[in-house]
Amino acid sequence: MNPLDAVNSLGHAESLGRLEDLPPDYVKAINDLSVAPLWPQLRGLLPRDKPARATQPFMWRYRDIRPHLLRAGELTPIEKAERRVLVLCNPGHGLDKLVATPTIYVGLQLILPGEVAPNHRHTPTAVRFVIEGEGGYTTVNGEKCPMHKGDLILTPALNWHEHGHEGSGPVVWLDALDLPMIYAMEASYAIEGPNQTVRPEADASQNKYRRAGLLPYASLGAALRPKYPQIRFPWADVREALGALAAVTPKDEAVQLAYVNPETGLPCLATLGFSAQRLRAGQDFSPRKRSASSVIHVIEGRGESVIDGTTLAWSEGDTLAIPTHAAVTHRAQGQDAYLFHVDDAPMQRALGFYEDF
Ligand code: 1HN
Repeated sequence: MNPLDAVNSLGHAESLGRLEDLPPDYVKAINDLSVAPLWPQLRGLLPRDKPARATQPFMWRYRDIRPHLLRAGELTPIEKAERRVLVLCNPGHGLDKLVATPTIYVGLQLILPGEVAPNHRHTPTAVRFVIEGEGGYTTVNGEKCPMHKGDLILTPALNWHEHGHEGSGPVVWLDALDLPMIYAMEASYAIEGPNQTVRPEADASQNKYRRAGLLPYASLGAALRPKYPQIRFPWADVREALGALAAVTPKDEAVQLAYVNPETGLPCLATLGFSAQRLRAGQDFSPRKRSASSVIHVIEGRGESVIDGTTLAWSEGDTLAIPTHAAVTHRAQGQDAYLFHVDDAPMQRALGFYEDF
């Protein structure tokens, strides 16, 4: 039998026809009509059993990047940047695509005292996760959110947002966006607007959704639910809740809390998911493989992660990229560590193919 005709046990061809197998005049004739044959590309588009991944297991070290971020503050005034950001580019995708994983954009943003990053809104959804500094704030649809280290602040699709800094010293946060997907959809654009009028009440995390399990009573009968009732998730609360959860969680299970919409219990945003994990010191933690890609940011502590055989030693402020379907083991060294996870699981679930195994 011609080896090219070999079939596997399911009766499927071992190898499909190549472009070179076709007469050049045929290929030219269809190409001239802007048409191409599928079969030479089919296995590339749909590899057997596991997706092809360009994304590399990778780590961006905060202490290496920080001096360059501060230098950007000297080199480029905020007026010339609007958002003064250094983007974490996964080397598997190069420097042009601006992606940490295929679906997740991550940048480190610096704002200096007195600066304002002007108001706009756009189709991509963003979140901020504060790394250092005091006095920063983000205003989202008129709700002024203070930014303390470890706070998560949402700026959902098409919501107005602007940033400022009323303190001293640099403020740095991590931006995570679903931009790669929205850009691929040719749907990414921004609208600029005048500075927002801040509503006088404090952020809803402090007055409406202060404790899990308690909602403003009127919301039970509300005909219209706010799509994004809670915009800010203060780290002090999340850290305390992780402590309580750790006390009742078996040693081999994850101590991990998802950031959800308090009115629905669903992930707080439609595309990207967020969670915080307390990683117990001195023991390996190997979560199941997941079809989702993710980014992990080290809030506190140090340790190492083995991702598809690549060992990455991390400490506070570092950020890691985890490809889809990766085999992962984390270990915290010394003290318990705290990790912030961003993943594309909500999008994969909505599309009907999220798996862990
Ligand atoms: C954006 O609006 C911000 O508002 C940060 O701070 C980073 C990256 C791409 C597109 C929009 C911000 C962004 C962004």
